[in-house]
Amino acid sequence: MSAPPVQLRIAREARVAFASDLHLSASDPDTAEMALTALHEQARGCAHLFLLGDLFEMWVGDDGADALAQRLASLLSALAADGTRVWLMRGNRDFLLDVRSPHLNMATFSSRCTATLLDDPCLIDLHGVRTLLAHGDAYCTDDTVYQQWRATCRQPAWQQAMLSRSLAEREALGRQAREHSEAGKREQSDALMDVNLPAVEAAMEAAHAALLIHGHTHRPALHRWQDAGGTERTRLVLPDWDAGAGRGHLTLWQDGTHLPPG
Ligand SMILES: [Mn+2]
Repeated sequence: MSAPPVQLRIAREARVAFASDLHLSASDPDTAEMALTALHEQARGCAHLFLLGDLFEMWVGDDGADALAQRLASLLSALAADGTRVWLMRGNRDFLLDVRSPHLNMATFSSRCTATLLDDPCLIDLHGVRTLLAHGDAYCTDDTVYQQWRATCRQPAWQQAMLSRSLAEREALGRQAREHSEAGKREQSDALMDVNLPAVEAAMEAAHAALLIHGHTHRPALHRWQDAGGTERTRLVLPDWDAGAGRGHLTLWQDGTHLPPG
């Protein structure tokens, strides 16, 4: 199979920041402050900032942007004005981000952030390394119930039917789905919630990628291994943000390697 094209080449001298799973929500102002402050202070001066999904705890359409979302948009626009290219990816919480509908007569959220929406996954050249960027939920293939839901809620017809509902209706449905998902999580085994290694290796092999950077699992780690074919693989899992638990940081990449947090 021929490998997909590289969408972006990032020169070695360019400093790059990655984050995911900010889960911004008015109900957790401490985490929001922590995440927005880190973006403001640490992404400044970076050539690129990648936010790899679940920026928001819930996203029911671009017309549902609250004060926190407006703050993020202003902050990212300010970074962009200072020369940082900002890239957004959808996660499993904000899968309706940037989805257009005749019912939403407004600029997309990423354009309000002066950002560019990336496909999930997408392939970049990061300081000379073919790197796959993803939210990560697509590789959790052991959770078949979730994968069915994922396939459904990404269908254009499903999304358009959803966006034709009123904002209040969508918010109520979103809250129900959140409660359902939290209840489901408590019943599921730990392994089911992590990525499936063969699924990861298949995606990396198809993209000829040596490095995969993703979030979603809330299991920050740097995994290095050799696959069955002897190919060296690296997988960097970004942390989620939770001020109460003291978790969350921006991952900075410089001179071909990532810097320790802090
Ligand atoms: Mn997620």
